[in-house]
Amino acid sequence: NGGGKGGRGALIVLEGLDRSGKSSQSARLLSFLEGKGCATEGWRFPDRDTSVGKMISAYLANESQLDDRTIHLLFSANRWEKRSLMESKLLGGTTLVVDRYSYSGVAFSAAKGLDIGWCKAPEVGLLAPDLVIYLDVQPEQKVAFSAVVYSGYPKFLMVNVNLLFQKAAERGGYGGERYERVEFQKRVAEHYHSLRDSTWKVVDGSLPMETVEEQLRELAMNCISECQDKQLTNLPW
Ligand code: Z5A
Ligand code: MG
Repeated sequence: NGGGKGGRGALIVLEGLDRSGKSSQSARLLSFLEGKGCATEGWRFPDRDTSVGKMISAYLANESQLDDRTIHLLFSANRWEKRSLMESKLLGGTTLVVDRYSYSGVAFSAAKGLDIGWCKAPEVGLLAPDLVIYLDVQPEQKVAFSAVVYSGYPKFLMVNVNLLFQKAAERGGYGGERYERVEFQKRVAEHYHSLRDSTWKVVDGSLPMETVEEQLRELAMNCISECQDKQLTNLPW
C-alpha cells in the first residue's frame, strides 16, 4: 500500500454538483496514486452495472418512472450491495477513490423535498469516508451571464464571457439527465452544505483542471498516510 506500513486503505470520496469535475478528477487521482505504487481502485455511485444500478440508470435516463422515495432507497441499496466488498478492499490495504457517495444520495433527494432525516436513515451503517473532497462550483452564475450574452451581444463577446465565467452549467453534457436544472442544483448545494463535517475539504472546482488535480493529490496523500492505523467507522448519521 501507499505508506508501506501494511495498514488499511483510505476511503476517499469526491462530491460536488453536476459537472463539477468529479469523474475527471477521480480518474486523474487514480492514475496518480497508481503511479505512486499505491494499491488503489476507482469506484463510482451509482454503480450502474448491478441489477439495482440498471434500474437507477433507466430512471436517470427518463426511461422509467419511480416514486421519489423508491429511487432514494434504490440509490442507497446500490451502496449497501457494495459495502462488504468495500470493507474488505479497505482492510486489505486498497485505497478507494469513490465518485459520489451517500452525500449525493441525501443532498439530491432532500432537494426534491424529502425530509432530510428520512433521507439519511438508510445510509446509517455504511462506511464513513476518511476524506470527502467537495468540488465547489456555482451553477447559477453562468446562467445570469448567458442571459445577457444571448440577448444581442456580438458573438466574440459571448466567447470571452464564457471563458471568464465558465461554470458547471456550460460544461460538456450538462442537462442530459434528470436533476441537471440550475434551480434544482442550487438546492442540492444547500443540502451539501448542511452535510459538511470534519472529513470534508472544499476545493474550488472552477480552477483549471491541473490546479484542482494538484490540490487533490496532496489531500489524498495526506489522508492515505494518516488513516493507515485508524479504524474504519460507519457514517455517524
Ligand atoms: N444521484 C442521486 O440522486 N443519488 C445518489 O445516491 C447518487 C447519485 C450516488 C447521476 O450521477 C445522477 O445521480 C446525479 C446525482 C444522482 N445527478 N444528475 N444528473 P453521475 O455521477 O452518473 O453523473 P455524471 O453523468 O457522471 O455527471 P457528473 O457526475 O455530474 O459530472 P462530473 O463527474 O462532476 O464532471 P466531469 O464529467 O468530470 O466533467 C464534466 C465536464 O466538465 C467535462 O467536459 C470536463 O472536461 C469539464 N471539466 C471538468 N473539470 C473542469 C475544470 N476544472 N475546468 C473546466 N472544465 C472542466
Ligand atoms: Mg461524473
